[in-house]
Amino acid sequence: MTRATPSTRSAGHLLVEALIAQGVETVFGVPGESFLAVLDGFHEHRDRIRFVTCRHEGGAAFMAEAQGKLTGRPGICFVTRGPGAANASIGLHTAFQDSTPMVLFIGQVAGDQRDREAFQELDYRQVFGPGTLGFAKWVGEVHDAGRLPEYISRAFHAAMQGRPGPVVLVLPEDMLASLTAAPVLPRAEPATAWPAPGALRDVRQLLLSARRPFVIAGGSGWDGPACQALQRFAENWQLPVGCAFRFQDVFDNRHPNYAGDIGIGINPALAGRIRAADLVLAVGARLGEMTTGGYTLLKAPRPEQQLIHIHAGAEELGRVYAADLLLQASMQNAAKALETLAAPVTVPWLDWTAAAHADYEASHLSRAIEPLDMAVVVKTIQRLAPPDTVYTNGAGNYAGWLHRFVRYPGLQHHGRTQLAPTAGAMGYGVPAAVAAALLYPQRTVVNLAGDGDFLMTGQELATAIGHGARRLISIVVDNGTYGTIRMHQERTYPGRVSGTDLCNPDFAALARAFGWRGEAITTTAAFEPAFDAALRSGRPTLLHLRLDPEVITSRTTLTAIRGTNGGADAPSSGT
Ligand SMILES: Cc1ncc(C[n+]2csc(CCOP(=O)(O)OP(=O)(O)O)c2C)c(N)n1
Repeated sequence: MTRATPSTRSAGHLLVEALIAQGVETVFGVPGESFLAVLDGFHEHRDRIRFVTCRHEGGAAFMAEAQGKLTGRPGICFVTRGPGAANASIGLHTAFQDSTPMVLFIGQVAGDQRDREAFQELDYRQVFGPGTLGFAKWVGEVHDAGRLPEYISRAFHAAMQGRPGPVVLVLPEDMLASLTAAPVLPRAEPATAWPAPGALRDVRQLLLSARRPFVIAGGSGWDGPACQALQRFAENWQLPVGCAFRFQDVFDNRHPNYAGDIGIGINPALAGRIRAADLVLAVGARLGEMTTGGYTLLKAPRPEQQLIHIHAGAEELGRVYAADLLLQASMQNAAKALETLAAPVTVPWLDWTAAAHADYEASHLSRAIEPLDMAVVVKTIQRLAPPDTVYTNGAGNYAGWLHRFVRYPGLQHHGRTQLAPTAGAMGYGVPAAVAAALLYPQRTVVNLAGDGDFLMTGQELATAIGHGARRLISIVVDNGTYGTIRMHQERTYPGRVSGTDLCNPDFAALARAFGWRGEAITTTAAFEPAFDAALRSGRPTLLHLRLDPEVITSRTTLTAIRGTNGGADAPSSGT
């Protein structure tokens, strides 16, 4: 077969063609003079791909990360050298910790200026390289325009394969301006691992010998069919399933086998149940600090429970825990395989599973709080919002209200409905919501933000308006303090408030200045009509909830924490 040879064009144009070949329709970024040739490529192909101009590279990188979470394909971000790359680093770190596929393109000084500490020059292999264990899986720098397609194909494969994550491609300015006739490469599809048949037989044997098994599902790489298969596996074996920290939409929260989420502010009954389990089957979850209660629910390195760990990345298996069985497989392949495991006619843990779900249901009960009750607020949001609503949050104790009271449907129903940083990055929720609203204009997006959290990336309200977002509601939970840190302070240094008080703007007026609707709320009764009006308006709306700092978490008060110097059920962290 003869292939048509493309005519000569700049590498900047070739790069945009290559993104289109990868199926990319939207990219996020902040422009820089270092990648003008790429911007010109976006102009050339503007009918097929859009460049969403953001107001800060941190916001742009968060948006790309959210795109990766929503689509399962790499989210794309463009930033300029030094300052732009430094600003974007929070999004890279989030993508790394959250195992989200993403490609960050960074403009670079021209080749003939290299190594002189030229204007804004950085060595990105040093700054973000895999050796930093937390920014990028791989950093490539492209010096030859003819090889740009190879680098892009590798970047897409690397971002999606094994444990997904972020990749950085560095683009010297002169390389981008040079001419090339190189053809683009086909769309990258990730290669996946299957669990070996022998290992599956071992999973079955361990299940058959268990009395109190527990499934922890989470991590990235799930899709609708995989979540459906996981649910059938849980049904076949009548297993209780908990979702790992901020992966709450992997298993349908309305299902009778659902036991709750395992993260910050965990339901104490659920924590006790995991400790009491005799077999934990972790599917896709990385078993990091947040999902293991600081490595106490499963004691590191040798848990008291038997442990089966299934993960897509070989490097995660045996990383902390000496498990009884390790399986490397993608979530699609793992779930399909688990679904085929023949279950016995009955299992001895039916009551155990029912009790796990009953504990979850009981955690939805809460004591009334005057004058503004966050539990009622979140329950009202979910009652009124469409079932496919995407919920986003950043970091802060306020997020606990969402985690505890939203019943996230499994991915098989509406795709991802939770965008939340397992990296605990403040400022994530607003840009993630903007990305979701732009990528899925028909869906409603609700962002819950703390007053500290919101102002880290609140400028992206302009991006939402500028790019035509409509069904977007941001709810700012304003307690006048960096509440999470205040909580830690009260536990460790009671009464000695330092560095945590906030001086806040009128958030509703601020939103209106950006062209959003904005309204302040001080009572529970006022919330429902305001939220209903926001839903009906079809315009981005900010609701500013004014709360007392006393309401410090969804489970305890400031006074209670101070009085008990910590309180037994005070969460260990609110990030
Ligand atoms: C980018 C970033 N900076 C700092 C922190 C540490 N941190 C975690 S939560 C928090 C306070 C959050 O305050 P707010 O948004 O007002 O929410 P609240 O805890 O009061 O509910 C801080 C400073 C972080 N997680 N991320």
